[in-house]
Amino acid sequence: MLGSDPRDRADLDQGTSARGSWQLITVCAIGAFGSWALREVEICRKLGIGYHVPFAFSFAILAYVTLVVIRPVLMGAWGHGFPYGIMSHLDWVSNTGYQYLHFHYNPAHMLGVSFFFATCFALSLHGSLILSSTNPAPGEPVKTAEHENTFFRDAIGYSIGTLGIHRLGLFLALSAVFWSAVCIVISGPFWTRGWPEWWGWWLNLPIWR
Ligand code: 07D
Ligand code: U10
Repeated sequence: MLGSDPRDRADLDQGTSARGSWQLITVCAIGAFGSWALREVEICRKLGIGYHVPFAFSFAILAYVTLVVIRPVLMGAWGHGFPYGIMSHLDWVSNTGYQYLHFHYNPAHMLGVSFFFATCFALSLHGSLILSSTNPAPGEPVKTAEHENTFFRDAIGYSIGTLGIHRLGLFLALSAVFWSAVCIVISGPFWTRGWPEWWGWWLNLPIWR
């Protein structure tokens, strides 16, 4: 009888036309991101510059592929990938997080979050420093890197330098995405209990006895 099977419920049924669309979208998305990265490589070659931009973008692709291919394959079902809806993907993050009781205790999530915050901090320092010296009040002369170095040497006793801040920014941002990918791929395939329990190694150290 129609309706006796919970899968027949109208609010759960996506209709025949939707079947396999998640997989189709995933294949198309990976194809689009991959060809976008290769187009960046072509532009870098044309300009004779390094491959830093496609290298950085490949980390974002890695994080996406980890979420929708690597982890679902390791878990044994495509249903472990996140859904492509605005609200539904938020529900997925919440549900997946609480499956491990408290996702803030995931050590790799800690590193990912800390690197994201450090990235924002570094970019706000860099953006404000550049604007402060190159976009002065009307009538004021534009300042140089000497002023930029001097500001931080004066304020905190150290300047990382004009090239250095960009190396730092790339390092912080790539680390954020790398540890994000690690935090989700270890949740399930390599750690099935609550993340707070992972910290038992700390309580079990022999130094407390
Ligand atoms: C995945 C983006 C790839 C993008 C690509 C390109 C287009 C085209 C076109 C612009 C990696 C796309 C391009 C579409 C656009 C034009 C023209 C980047 C990716 C290829 N969390 N959490 C993260 C925080 C909690 C949980 C990551 C903070 C709770 C789960 C990041 C908090 C619980 C997962 C992060 C917090 C929980 C995450 C996401 C605070 C829920 C993941 C960033 C303050 C109860 C996800 C790899 C990312 C992850 C993830 C931050 C809280 C669960 C570190 C700050 C405690 C299940 N969280 N979280 O991944 O790691 O960037 O994915 O509370 O799966 Mg978390
Ligand atoms: C600008 C500029 C410009 C310049 C400039 C500048 C802006 C024009 C002219 C100015 C810029 C600067 C001066 C630089 C500013 C600096 C920054 C913005 C910050 C940079 C930050 C970093 C380089 C590092 C960030 C690091 C992060 C985010 C992560 C760090 C990691 C941790 C703290 C670890 C956290 C621990 C976790 C999550 C647990 C994880 C667990 C494990 C990994 C497993 C193993 C665990 C252990 C090994 C722990 C065991 C612990 C033990 C044994 C401890 C015992 C404890 C005791 C207490 C004894 O525009 O140009 O030029 O100059």
